[in-house]
Amino acid sequence: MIIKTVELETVCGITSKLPENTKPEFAFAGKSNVGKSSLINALMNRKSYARTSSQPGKTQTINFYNINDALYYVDLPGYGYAKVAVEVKAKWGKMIENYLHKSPMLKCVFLLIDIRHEPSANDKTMYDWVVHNGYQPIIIATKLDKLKRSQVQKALKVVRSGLGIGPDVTVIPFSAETKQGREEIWDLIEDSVNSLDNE
Ligand SMILES: Nc1nc2c(ncn2[C@@H]2O[C@H](COP(=O)(O)OP(=O)(O)OP(=O)(O)O)[C@@H](O)[C@H]2O)c(=O)[nH]1
Ligand SMILES: [Mg+2]
Repeated sequence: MIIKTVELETVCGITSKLPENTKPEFAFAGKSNVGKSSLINALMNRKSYARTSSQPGKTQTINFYNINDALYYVDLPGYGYAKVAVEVKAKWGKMIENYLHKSPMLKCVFLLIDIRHEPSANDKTMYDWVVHNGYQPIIIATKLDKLKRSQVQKALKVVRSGLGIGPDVTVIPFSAETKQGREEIWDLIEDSVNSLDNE
């Protein structure tokens, strides 16, 4: 995908109204620190336009990035961040649920899982929420560069079995460091946008 323009167009907090966008939206979900904002930067060809941090809980809003005036990347707040108060967690949960439920332009949800770890109960809940809302999540196994090549296949099996998904579900290994996997993700997004244009 050729990135011509990127703009952080809308930032939604807990009480904000969701934007009524008219271009397709692609959302990125996953636990705090899994690499959502880093992936979005890679998909925008920008080093640090989306704020990232080694401290979990960096993105606490729903951020809509307008790409080429043609589509949006939607950076969702991370879940599972232990240091956040229970009430705040519940509000973020509601915010994400509300977004998934009420976004007519949402075309695809990418669920990010750290390739080094077995999916958590929260990851499974998120997967189920996405499915419940009528989307088949595409799994991105992040931080691929942290594993030796010989460890990758086994780790991908753990991700699959942890989420309880079959061979029909797409899992894309990705590294924000090497950008491995980026073309595949761009291709999925472009195919989805093109199929909409042909409707
Ligand atoms: N080695 C390596 N580090 C990564 C990769 N992706 C992200 N990181 C690091 O992981 C940390 C968290 O990345 P973020 O992109 O901020 O994670 P996030 O999912 O947006 O986190 P929240 O906003 O807190 O939900 C940062 O220190 C990143 O540099 C990757 O592919 N490889
Ligand atoms: Mg983030």
